Amino acid sequence: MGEQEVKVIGCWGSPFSRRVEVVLKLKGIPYNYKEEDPYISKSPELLKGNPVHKKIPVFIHNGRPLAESQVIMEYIDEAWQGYPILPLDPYQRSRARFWAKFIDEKCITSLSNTLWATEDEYEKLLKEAKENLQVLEKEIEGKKFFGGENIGFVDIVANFIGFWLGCVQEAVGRTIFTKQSYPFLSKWAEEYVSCNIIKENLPPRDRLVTYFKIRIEAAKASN
Ligand SMILES: N[C@@H](CCC(=O)N[C@@H](CS)C(=O)NCC(=O)O)C(=O)O
Repeated sequence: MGEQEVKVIGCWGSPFSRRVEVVLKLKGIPYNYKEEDPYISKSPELLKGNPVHKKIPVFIHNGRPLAESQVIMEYIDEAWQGYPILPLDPYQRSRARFWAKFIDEKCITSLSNTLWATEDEYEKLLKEAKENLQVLEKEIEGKKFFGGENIGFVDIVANFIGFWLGCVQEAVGRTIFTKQSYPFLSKWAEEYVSCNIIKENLPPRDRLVTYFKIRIEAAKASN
């Protein structure tokens, strides 16, 4: 490929923009990075790049923007050669997309709902979040990473479970994911965060816990 202009608009504490950065790093693609906290303000460049959802990450390749982290990850994987993010086999590619969809739509959604739930809703939501984690626990049993021996699409999409979940649990003071309840998923998480490229691209833990605590207080104050 010739001269490439690659830019990411992201937020240091966002698992979604970190997904995009990890893919770029695994592929060895140089990029410019613009830090934005979308919960404070949204720049004209962010709104132009993602007018539908108005969220980070926004990925801009030679002036053309894309939004939604999974879509961006797939685009980078198709547009650049090198480290494969999705499996090459069509069936395995579709399986990876299936699990990534399950993680975003079921796991992260139910985990977030549970972590931020009011006391009244908590038990019901907790049950659902635990059932979803149990499904993943079964899927990862006997494997190092979701796609086998190397980090791929599903692992990167599951980064919230691998790192962020523990930080939010600590900030909120609620525990859903433990080693005892999910030994295989916990082993996967340890494996994932100890991989060099991943480790170098994780936000500092203490800073992240403090950031979530501040957001929790702000949410309480506005209620
Ligand atoms: N489905 C989106 C989620 C992105 C997302 O939730 N971004 C958050 C930051 S972590 C955001 O920009 N929120 C701003 C808002 O909701 O107004 C993706 O995968 O890219």
